[in-house]
Amino acid sequence: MAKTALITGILGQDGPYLSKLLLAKGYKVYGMIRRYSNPNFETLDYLEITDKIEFIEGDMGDESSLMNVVRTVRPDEVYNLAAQSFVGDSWQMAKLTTEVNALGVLYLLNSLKIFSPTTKFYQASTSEMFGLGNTHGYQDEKTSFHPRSPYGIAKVYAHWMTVNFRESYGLFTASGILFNHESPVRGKQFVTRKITDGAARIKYGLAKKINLGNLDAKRDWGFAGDYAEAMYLMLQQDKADDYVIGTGQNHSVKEFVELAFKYAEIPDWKKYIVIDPRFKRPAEVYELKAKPEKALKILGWRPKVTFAELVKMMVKADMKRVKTLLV
Ligand code: NAP
Ligand code: F7E
Repeated sequence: MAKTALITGILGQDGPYLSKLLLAKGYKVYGMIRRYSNPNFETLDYLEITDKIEFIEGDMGDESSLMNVVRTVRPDEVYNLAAQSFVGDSWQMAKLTTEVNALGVLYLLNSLKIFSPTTKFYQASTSEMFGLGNTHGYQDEKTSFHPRSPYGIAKVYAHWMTVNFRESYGLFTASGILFNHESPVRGKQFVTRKITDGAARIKYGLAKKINLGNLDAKRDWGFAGDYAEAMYLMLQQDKADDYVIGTGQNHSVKEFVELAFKYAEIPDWKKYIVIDPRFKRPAEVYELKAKPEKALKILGWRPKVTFAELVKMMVKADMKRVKTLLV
């Protein structure tokens, strides 16, 4: 019989890449979505898989809805990708971010414990949990957490709750500590997509500038498709564990801008970038760089798409899309 997977947050960036991978492996994929008057399937449509998913309504802020989803589906695997995932907004929406990203995970774990205790569970943890924490300039599974945003703090709670359900009740609960990963379906608020979308608009005369915050921040950026593979591999192990997933290299926002403008063939990027204090954060995470040795050794996972290939892929996709807006 086909394996079943339930993905929360399926309409975001990672959900579609993970769904595509699981569908190719023969899984039946259930996608949990919130109640919408008008759901937006754009990211699933981009990968041409919308009609292959069975949707079920549930909300991370509503425990009874999660109990209902788990009791109805009783999947082999749950991938919890749902979150208020934009760090920048988490100061303004600290309560909502905590309810969805922290308490929502507790509700989901409780639902599994009660209705489907043999289900394997993946929690979307994040390098934001490290914040200022580092070990000689990189972060791995042993690095201490020093989160800098309500988003990071809520994710630390969810991470430890995931570990605790493993240790307390013997549930198979894995936590993937993923560093930034991007793609052509990345939300346009995030800096990479903001830059590639902006560069494409400038190229075709639909915009004149891009307003950005801290150009010196450094991130370890990888491709979302590669990271979906890591999520899957974590749930195929005999033992649940936590893994850092990243490329091991980092680049500044400024480097990302330079390369994006190069691929968009726009000379002199400095003419188009406006430093805007509205996009600076009350507390910044200056630099993140993964040391993904454990994942390499135990999961056999390694990233395939390089930083330059990622920027090129995103610029190309946005140029193609923006061009269609002109006619
Ligand atoms: P994303 O594009 O923001 O997608 C998040 C999804 O969560 C959206 O589809 C959203 O639904 C859904 N969601 C939000 N609140 C919800 C609620 N109350 N109930 C049910 N669903 C809700 O995020 P992503 O980039 O795919 O990331 C996936 C997960 O990995 C997130 O948990 C994120 O925090 C984590 N993560 C991401 C990265 C990264 O670099 N991308 C790195 C580390 C960890 P709507 O479509 O209705 O808004
Ligand atoms: O910011 C700087 C900003 O919003 C990256 C989420 O997926 O990855 C993501 O969080 C950096 C920061 O991603 C702008 O200050 C400068 O230093 O693209 P971002 P993030 O905050 O790293 C982690 C791993 C997650 O878990 C999150 O869910 O870029 N930056 N200027 C800017 N950032 C934005 N958004 N907009 C700017 O104008």
